[in-house]
Amino acid sequence: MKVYFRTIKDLPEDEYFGPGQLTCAGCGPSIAVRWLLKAAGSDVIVVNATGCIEVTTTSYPYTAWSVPYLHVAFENSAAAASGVEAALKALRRKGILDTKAKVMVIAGDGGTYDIGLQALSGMLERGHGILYVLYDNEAYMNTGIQRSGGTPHFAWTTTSPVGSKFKGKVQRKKDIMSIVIGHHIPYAATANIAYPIDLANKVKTAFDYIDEGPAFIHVIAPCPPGWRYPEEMTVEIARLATETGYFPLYEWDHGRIRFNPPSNTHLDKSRRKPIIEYLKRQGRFVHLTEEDIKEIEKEIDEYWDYLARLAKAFG
Ligand SMILES: Cc1ncc(C[n+]2csc(CCOP(=O)(O)OP(=O)(O)O)c2C)c(N)n1
Repeated sequence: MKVYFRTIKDLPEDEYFGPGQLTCAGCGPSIAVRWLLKAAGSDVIVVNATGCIEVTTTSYPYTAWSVPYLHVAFENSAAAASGVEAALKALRRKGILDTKAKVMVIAGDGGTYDIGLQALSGMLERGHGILYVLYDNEAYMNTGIQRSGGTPHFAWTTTSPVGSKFKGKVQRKKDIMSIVIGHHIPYAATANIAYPIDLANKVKTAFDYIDEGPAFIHVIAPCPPGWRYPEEMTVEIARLATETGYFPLYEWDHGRIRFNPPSNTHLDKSRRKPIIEYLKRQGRFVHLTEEDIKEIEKEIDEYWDYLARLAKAFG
C-alpha cells in the first residue's frame, strides 16, 4: 500500500456523497461510501448494485451522488461495470472521449458473496481495470435482515433464526478474499470503516494498479438494526472486529500478503482482544453459549493459521 494520506486532515474536504440520505442512524455502509468517494475523487463512475446504499440514496427526484452513477440489478454490477470500462476504453482509443475516468463498483455482501458472484468472477477473469468494493454488513439488510454467504456462523437473522432446532446461521462465513485472490488479480485488500486512513490509502493504491487489471476491496461495515446494537456504537464495534482478530486487515499485492496495523501484530494471539468483547455488544449473538463462543474462537484461530501459511508461502 502506498501512503497518500497520513492523518484525517489529509483527506480531501470535498464531499461527493451528499447529506439528506435515508440511511439508518449509525449506518456503517454509508460511512464506508463517504470515505471511498473522498479517496476516489471526482473522476470516477460508480456502478452500484441494488441494496441499502442504493435504495437510501436515490429516491427520485433526489440523489446523494455528485459523481456519475449507474444503478444496476443485484446480480450483475460487475458485468455492467465491465461494459462501462470497455466502452470508455473504446471511446478513448477512437479519440471520441478524452477522460481518465475510473470505474468503481459498490455492492453489498448479498450482491457479492451470493447473487453477483459469477459476474464478479467473470470481471476478474477477463481482467477489467475496475475497482470492486464490497461493503459487508453481513446480511441482506435492505430486504429485512436475511442471511447471506457473508453472515457469520451462529448469527441470528430472520432466515437463520434462533430456537430449539437452530441457533443462528449454521454455516461459516464464506472466505470471499480467497475466492478473489484465486483469480490472480494485481490487488485485493480488506478495510474497515473504523480505519479510514488505511481504507483511503487502499482505494488510492487500487486505482494506481488499475491499468494492470482488477482490484478488490472488502470493507467491514456494521449495521445497527441488523446486528442489533445502539446506533452510536458503529465505529466502536467495527474497530473491535479488527482488534479481536475477527476481521484482519491485510493486502494481496502482486502475489504478496501484507498485514496492516493493528493486524500486523495479531499473528500472535495474545495481542488480540478476546472475541467476547466483539460478540457481547451485538444482539444477533446474545443466544451464544460458552461452547459456541469457543467454536467461534477456534474458527478465528484457524483462519489466522491459514493466513500465516499464505503469508509464508507468498510473503
Ligand atoms: C435477483 C434478485 N433477487 C432478490 C432481489 C431483492 N433484493 C433487493 S436488495 C436485496 C438484498 C441486498 O443485500 P446486500 O447485497 O447484502 O445489500 P444490503 O441491502 O445489505 O445493503 C434483495 C434480496 C433482487 N433485487 N434481485
